[in-house]
Amino acid sequence: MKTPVYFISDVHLKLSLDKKEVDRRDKLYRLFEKILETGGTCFFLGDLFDFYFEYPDLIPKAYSDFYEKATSLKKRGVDLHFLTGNHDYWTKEFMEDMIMDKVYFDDTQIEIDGKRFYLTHGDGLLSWDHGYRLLKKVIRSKTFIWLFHWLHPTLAYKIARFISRSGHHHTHTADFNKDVRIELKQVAEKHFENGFDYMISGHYHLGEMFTVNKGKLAVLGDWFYRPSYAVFDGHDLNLVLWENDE
Ligand SMILES: [Mn+2]
Repeated sequence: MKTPVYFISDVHLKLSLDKKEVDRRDKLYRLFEKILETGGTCFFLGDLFDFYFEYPDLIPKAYSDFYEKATSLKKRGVDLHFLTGNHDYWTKEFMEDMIMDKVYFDDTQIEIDGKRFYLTHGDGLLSWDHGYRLLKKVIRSKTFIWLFHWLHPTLAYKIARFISRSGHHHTHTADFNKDVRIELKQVAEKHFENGFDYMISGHYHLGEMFTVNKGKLAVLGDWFYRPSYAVFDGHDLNLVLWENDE
């Protein structure tokens, strides 16, 4: 994989383009400009889109500017990898063949310049999250996807907009985050015992990096309050707050 490798997650590109959303996207595209200067790889670690469901002949138009920016990154030599999250798992040929160089539908293990990475979006990792793990199995099943794809797209996206409005809380309570940190560190510790150097997760919107024994755990931030990314330069992994960086 070409270095530097930029890890970005939880951008949650929205279906509705209001002023706030346009500003958020501009911020992301400014990071793309920076990535163009260094070259390398852009690795999206899930929930890039707030909702993405691809039909055999249709793609969501709300992200057309993103498709264009991504294509120009690719044309100019930046590799694009995408590990899908719980908001954008329903990716098909357009994303796989035309936008990204590689799409992953589950946790993955990669090696870059002799360092071993465990990469995960992170949903369903927590020990107490039994209900969610069951839901995850259902909505990612072939049967569910097959049934859902027969819904008229207008109706399907209406449902998605409704769920996105009603159920999404981007900030968690301090107590919840405390428990999440403890759990994720335990998961990371096991990976590091098995020879991994780094674990990178999205989903929890923390924007924090932890040293656990000999390894480093990065829990990426979202792009609502404190946009950030992690970058591996071939030697080490660092977490960068994009606002400070500009
Ligand atoms: Mn997520």
